[in-house]
Amino acid sequence: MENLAKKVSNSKFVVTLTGAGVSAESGISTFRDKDGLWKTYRVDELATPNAFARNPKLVWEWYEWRRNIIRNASPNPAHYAIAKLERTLQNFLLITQNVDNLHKVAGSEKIIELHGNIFKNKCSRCGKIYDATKGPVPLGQSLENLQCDCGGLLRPDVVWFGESIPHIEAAFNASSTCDFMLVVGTSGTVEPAASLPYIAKRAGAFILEINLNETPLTQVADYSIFGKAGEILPTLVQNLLTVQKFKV
Ligand code: BV8
Ligand code: ZN
Repeated sequence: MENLAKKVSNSKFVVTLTGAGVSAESGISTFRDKDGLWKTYRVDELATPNAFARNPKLVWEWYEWRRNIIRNASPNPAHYAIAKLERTLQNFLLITQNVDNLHKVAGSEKIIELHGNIFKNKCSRCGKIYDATKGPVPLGQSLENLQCDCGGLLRPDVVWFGESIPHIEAAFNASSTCDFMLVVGTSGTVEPAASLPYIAKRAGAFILEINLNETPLTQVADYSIFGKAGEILPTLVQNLLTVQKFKV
């Protein structure tokens, strides 16, 4: 771990890519683990524009159910360790696939939320964003036809399957210019996020994977540490702080 910490410390630009596994120890279900969300729900019934057009009430109920779980969750040591990394390193960027807002609650600021944020609603017509931290807004309307001031239908401000990723160019650019990429808690199955480690690798970056299990990314990683992100990341950051202290 000390050698990895030295490598991080000597890197010019560290990018961290996270997936649902980084929030697992906060009690938030992942998607593809044995008790994951996609085992209980069909993605095409819930996380696509057609699903919303077909049955907005069902989709809203699913998102409100997830929002209530997340409202009662807190960041875990993995989130705090990543926020600490950002404060410790000169040049750092977090790219997350998660929509649960926990990285921001833990203090991460240099962050790209590739798949949006579950605590925002967006107008399907004019794109106006509403803060949904406290509940579906505007309050008092029935869930299935939450309307914007312009009369357009509101939807959760997350990226559904088949939808383009608003900040993907910035994510591609960071991945192709970093010299160290930390990939934490992702199954590496959803594109285009899953391509980011390959882009970084091609650009010569050192790829460190932290995951409970092997993933398709394990073969491209320079090093993989198998275990819980909430245990491994604080140890890595602790080692980094020690290395930084004695750095001349
Ligand atoms: C697009 C937001 C084009 C919503 C999400 C066929 C082949 C290849 C690609 C495709 C294909 N058919 C369609 C596609 C494209 C599709 C895609 O990739 N599908 C896959 C599933 C086959 N992608 C898209 O549609 C994307 N858009 O391509 O648009 C386009 C371009 C221009 C113009 C128009 C269109 C949009 C993708 C975004 C979808 N939205 N979420 C919501 O959350 O409600 S995706 C969803 O999956 C989440 O965001 C999640 O983050 C993401 C990835 O999953 P993971 O984060 O990796 O989570 P997972 O459960 O899979 O894994 C958890 C991991 O953690 C595991 O490895 C586990 O071992 C580990 N773990 C668990 N506990 C711990 C741990 N690790 C460490 N510590 C622990 N404690
Ligand atoms: Zn509107």
